[in-house]
Amino acid sequence: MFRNVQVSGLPENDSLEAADVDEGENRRMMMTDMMSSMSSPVMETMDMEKMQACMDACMACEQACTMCADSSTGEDMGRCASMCATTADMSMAMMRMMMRPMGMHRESMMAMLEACAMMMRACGEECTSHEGMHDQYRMCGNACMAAAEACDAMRMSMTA
Ligand SMILES: [Cu+2]
Repeated sequence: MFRNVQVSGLPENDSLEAADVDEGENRRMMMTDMMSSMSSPVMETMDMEKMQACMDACMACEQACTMCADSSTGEDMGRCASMCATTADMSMAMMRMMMRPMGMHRESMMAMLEACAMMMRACGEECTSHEGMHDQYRMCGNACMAAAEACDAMRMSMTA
């Protein structure tokens, strides 16, 4: 069932049609245009490309973790489900923080990016350890690791 669900931005997703890619590209351009049109002194110091990539990765991670947590109801899977639920919540909060540059607080933004990457890695490792059980755990683990890297890249770009 998970296999047929398309998660935007998931790595190694070979089921994306060309039309879906175009749509994703349009959405990305709209977001970037909108953000660039907003005048905030903070925005000028931000790496917009990395921020957009981080938002996409957080969104994909949030979707994958929500679905993964929902289906991890079997015995012994409580820890995985709980970690996925927390990672989904953190990913969503992270993405929404990046959509509010006008009130961006640099220090908390960087602390949050670091905390997110830490949680995403822990969750990714937990999910990946169950990859033999079902494809969903591999896919969720990949989304978590990709988002952790995007959060790291975003945070590094802010230290400059
Ligand atoms: Cu998971």
